[in-house]
Parts: sequence; C-alpha cells; structure tokens
Amino acid sequence: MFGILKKKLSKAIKSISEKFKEKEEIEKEKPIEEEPVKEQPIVEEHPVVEEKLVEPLEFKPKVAPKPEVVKPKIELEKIKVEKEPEKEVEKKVEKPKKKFFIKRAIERVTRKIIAKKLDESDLLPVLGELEIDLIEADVAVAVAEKIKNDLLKDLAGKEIKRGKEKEVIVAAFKKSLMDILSVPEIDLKKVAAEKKPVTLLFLGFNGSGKTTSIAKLANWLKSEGFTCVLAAADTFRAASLEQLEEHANKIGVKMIKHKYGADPAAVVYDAIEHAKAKGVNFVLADTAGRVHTNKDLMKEMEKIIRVNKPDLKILVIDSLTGNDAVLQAQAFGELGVDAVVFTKVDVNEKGGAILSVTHELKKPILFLGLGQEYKDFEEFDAEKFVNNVLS
Ligand SMILES: Nc1nc2c(ncn2[C@@H]2O[C@H](COP(=O)(O)OP(=O)(O)OP(=O)(O)O)[C@@H](O)[C@H]2O)c(=O)[nH]1
Ligand SMILES: [Mg+2]
Repeated sequence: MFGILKKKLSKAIKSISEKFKEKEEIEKEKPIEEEPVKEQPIVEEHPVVEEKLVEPLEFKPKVAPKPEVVKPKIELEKIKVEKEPEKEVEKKVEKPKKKFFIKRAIERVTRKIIAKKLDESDLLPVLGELEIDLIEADVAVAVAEKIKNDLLKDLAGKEIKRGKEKEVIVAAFKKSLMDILSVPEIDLKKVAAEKKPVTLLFLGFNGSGKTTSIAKLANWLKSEGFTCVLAAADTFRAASLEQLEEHANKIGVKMIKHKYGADPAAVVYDAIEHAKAKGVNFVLADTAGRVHTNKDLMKEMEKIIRVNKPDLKILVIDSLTGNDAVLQAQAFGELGVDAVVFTKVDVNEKGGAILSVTHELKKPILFLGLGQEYKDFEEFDAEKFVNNVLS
C-alpha cells in the first residue's frame, strides 16, 4: 500500500542523510588546529616568549655581578621593577595556551557527538528533487511545496548528534505530514451516542465507489452493534436500485426506495422517517454520481441537503483519480463536505492524494476502501498512515 509515496519519501530521507555525511567528511578533513585568525599569533609566539622572557627572570639574581656594591635597596628595587613586566608577559602567554588546549579538547569531543549542520544551500537541491517526486506520487503542488518548506525550516542549521541523522530527518517528515493530516476528527460511534438517527449522505464523482462504500459501512456499523437503513437516492443511473438492494439483502439491513426518476430528496426524507419510527441509529443515503460541471445534478444535491439536513456529508474519492482528487474536493467542497472516504487504495500505490485532499478540505478521512469485499474497509488512522509511508 502507498508503495510509490513510500519509495519517494525513503529516497529523500536517504539523500538528506547522505548530505549530512558528505558535510561530515569535509569537516573531518579540516585540521583541528585551524583556529580563528586573531588567536593564531598568540600560539606561534608562545615558545619564543617562553625562552626569551622567562629564562632571564630565573638566572638574573645568580649572574648578577655586583655583590659588593652597597646599594642593596636600589638593587632590590631594580630586580622588582624588572620582574614585574616579565610576570605580566608570562600571564598573557600562559592563559591563551590553556584556553586553546581546552578549546581543542572540546572540539574533539563535539566532533564525536555532533554531525555537521546542513545549511539551506545543502538542502535545497535535495528538497527540490523531493518536491518533484511528491508531485509524481499525486501530492498536489501546494502540498509538496509546504512539505519542502517545513523540512527546510526544520533541518537547515540544525545540529544533529552523530548517528541520529536518519531519526531526526524522519521526525521532520513526520511532523510535516502530521501537520497536514491534523484536522478535527469525527468518531461515528460518538456521533451515534448523541443523536438518533444519524444521517450520512454520500456524494462523489461517477464510479468513485459510493454504493460499495455504503455497503461496507453498513456491514461495519452492524458489526459494531449499530442498526442502519439505506436510502436508494440514486434514482438516476440504470440498475442503481438493484445494486444497492442486493447489498442490503446480503448484509441484512432495510433499504428505502422509490421508482427510477423519483426525487432523491424525498427518498432520503422517507428513510429518515423510517429510522425515527424504528429507532434506527444510521441512515446511509446513496446518491447518483455527478460531475461538478453538471449544474442540474449539483442543484439536485443542494436540494437533498436543504430538505434533509444530513449530519455528515461524506465525499467518496477514488484514489486512482490522482491529482484530479483535489479538483473533486474543491468542487464538492462547495456543498460543505464534512468527511472523506478514500476508495481503491488497494490498487493505488501513490497515496499522495490523501495528503492533498485533506490539505484542501481540512476535513478528516473516515475510511479507506481496500478492495471489493465488505471486510476491505479500514478506519483511517493518520499516524498509522504516516508511519507506514515513512517506514
Ligand atoms: N479495488 C477496489 N474496487 C472498489 C473499491 N470501492 C469500489 N470499488 C469498485 O469500483 C466500482 C464502482 O463502485 P460503485 O460503488 O458502484 O461506485 P459508485 O460511486 O456508486 O458509482 P456510480 O453510482 O455509478 O456513480 C465497482 O466495480 C466497485 O467494486 C475499493 O476500495 N477497491
Ligand atoms: Mg452508485
């Protein structure tokens, strides 16, 4: 699942790790003795000063050739005067020597634990490539750019302990992806605890998987102990009523239908009335697939919404539509989408549309469709998704 997105992310993680290593190699080749210019003269002068200035200070009293001269006072003063400036010089020289030694020691230890920082110019080529790779994996341009900028902000200039490069890079990716997927969650079980019935209206492009997803959800809700009724509000497409009815019979749930060509808003209304009368937890309303450019069908959807005020409008998106998914999200988003079901994830290796659609709508993905069987339906878990694509 999501093999292509996974591969692209893994490639970027590897490239950035390698950049760190390259930087580290360059650093290793640099001798530690290379000191800032202002400190160098002190180091070079040090041995000369030691020989010339310290030595005379020790030998002077011994070699002094005037023991008989009766002017001890003056002599002492002379020695004192001569000593003082020499001591000063000695101090000046010794201090930097120690400082430099400590500095070198610290640098040696630091080099062991800190990998070289990467700056923007190191990261930009790798991140530029990542951006293109993400777009190839169905990540919308705006989202790919956001990921690139997040990583740049997070990693440029960051000091990383040696051996921890990959961990830190993966964490930066995770932070960025989780930020995109961090939208208010919807827990259907909690919603059902507060309201009865809960009306879920399914909408989406032709063939995106609305009817199949409704059947899968009815099956899931039943297994979770909830009751539901299906509303056959696709009165438009040939064989749509029979298709939903077959599912209803297989799963063992009631379906409310009118004739073909009937007003879909009325079908949903009747299903809600039935649910109210029977104390059913959920009404799952199927609708005809539509293109946003078809004004009549979009108006019809507006009427279904106006009349029935569904609790959640769920957009079903076929993940195979790739970057078109964002266009669909924008078009249907105008109707006030509350959540998304992503279908055909089993046959789509790209996965980037999950990020793009969430970023566009700022609404949660509730389920992933993973096949044609009822059981091929999984609650979407953002963290699980991110861990998967970064593993
Ligand atoms: N592999 C796979 N196929 C799916 C999935 N969901 C739906 N399908 C298939 O996609 C096709 C269309 O599914 P439908 O549920 O009829 O789609 P729809 O949105 O109701 O279509 P219209 O009502 O015509 O707009 C069917 O062949 C389904 O079996 C899925 O998660 N994985
Ligand atoms: Mg359908």
